[in-house]
Amino acid sequence: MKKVLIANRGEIALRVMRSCKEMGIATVAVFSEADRSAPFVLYADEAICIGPPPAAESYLQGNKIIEAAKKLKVDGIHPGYGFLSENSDFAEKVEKEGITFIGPSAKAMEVMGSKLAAKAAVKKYNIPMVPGTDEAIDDVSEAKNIAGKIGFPILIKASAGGGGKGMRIVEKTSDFEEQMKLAVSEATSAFGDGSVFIEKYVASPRHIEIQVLADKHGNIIYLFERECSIQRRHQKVIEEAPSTVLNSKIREQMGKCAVDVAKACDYVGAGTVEFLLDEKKNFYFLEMNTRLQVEHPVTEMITGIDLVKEQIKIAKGEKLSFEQKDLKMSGHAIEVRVYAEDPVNNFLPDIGTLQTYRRPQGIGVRVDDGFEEGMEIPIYYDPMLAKLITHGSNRNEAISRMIRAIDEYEISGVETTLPFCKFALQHKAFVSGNFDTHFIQNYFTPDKLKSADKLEEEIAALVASSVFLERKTPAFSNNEVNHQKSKWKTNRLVE
Ligand code: MV4
Repeated sequence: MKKVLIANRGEIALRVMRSCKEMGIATVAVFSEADRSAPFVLYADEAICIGPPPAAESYLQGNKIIEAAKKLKVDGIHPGYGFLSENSDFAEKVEKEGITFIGPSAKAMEVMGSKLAAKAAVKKYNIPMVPGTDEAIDDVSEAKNIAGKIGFPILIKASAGGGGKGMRIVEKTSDFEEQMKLAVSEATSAFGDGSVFIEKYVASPRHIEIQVLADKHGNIIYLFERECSIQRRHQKVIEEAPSTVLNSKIREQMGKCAVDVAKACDYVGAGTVEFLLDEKKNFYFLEMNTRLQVEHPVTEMITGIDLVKEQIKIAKGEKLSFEQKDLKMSGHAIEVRVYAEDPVNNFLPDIGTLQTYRRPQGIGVRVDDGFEEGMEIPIYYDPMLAKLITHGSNRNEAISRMIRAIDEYEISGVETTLPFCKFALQHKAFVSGNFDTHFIQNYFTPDKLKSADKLEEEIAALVASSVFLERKTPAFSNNEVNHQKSKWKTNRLVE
């Protein structure tokens, strides 16, 4: 593998290119007209424009991307996450052209892309699943019957669904018919597939996922878990590894189940097996994501393994260079996603120019991003600006390091979710580890952030008035002029 094309943009394109560079592999960026001067384009050895800004006309144009790959004679294509990363047709076309798709087989992607097919595939293994139907339901009265047996509340899910789309909670029999019709029509319009099934609704679950790596020689290992329960409308906000609720016994049980799920679909590459964990710490297999995930860095931090390098080595046909028993967790890692969204205004995407953009630094801090100061945030794509990851020797250190890093981060020009992340990290439910997927719904209201804003305003007013009153003796000595704009300058200057 001498040259890899990255069929993606932003932070993940850059992330993948960095590992390629370390492996001596040349990189090709494909970019839309909106990303012409983006860091990932400048970082690549070669770059090729594939179309106008809308993703449907560029990053989702599989044929254009394959054309570019052939023109530049690349050996492999890395799809990143989102866009074409879980599109089995794309993977198949890439392979047909004699280019290596850095990911699982089209077949595995197809099976895991359907929740019902996934359930069927893992049936021969002893994988715990939420009580429910393992086939699509179309008969309302039969479905009602089954729902009654399972017991309310139940959840209607779309087989083709993902990210919570096409999901409906039903509290009682009399609501069933209406909710089922809604779920079917939602699934039909969103996925072109109206198949739905039902499950017992797990009321207060935690979302825990297991990272797996599988090579082409039948070796499969798990790289422990990531806890992703802090989400807002199915968008993850904070992820960490390890989870505070797993002990080594449950971790091993879940790990072995995840390996079996990978076996069940002849999985190759890096994948993630999602589980729900209920209050009694029973776990249930939900689905498998057949891509590198946004939150993969927390696993890298606690295992010391570069997952992108492993993906490439596996795609080249290499055997995994370690066994399960060689793997150890070291310390604790947390990731927060920094979105250009206004948390006090219902998380509305906040577009604009990054007037100030200064990254936090120092021990245990990693920033995966794809922007530079002065850049405009394109409106066409996901508003995630960066992933901020901290690693510490234990959870408390990772948390205080994250709060320190958030305080160092300087972003102006757009509102970001950083203050919201700080709020969550300081909340006693988070600190104690006693939380579930309803954390934000249960504890967050915009006024929680407004009060912090007010405090800052007051400080600013005080500083301004003191500068005004002491005009003759400047508040800052001349050699510190450069820092005056900085938000760090909240100390008392002793001269
Ligand atoms: C569930 C559930 C409760 N009970 N299944 C949401 C997205 C999809 N991956 C599965 N999801 C859920 N499935 C049963 N039987 C609750 C959720 C769920 C959820 C899961 C993980 C993280 C956040 C969530 C938020 C709402 C609902």
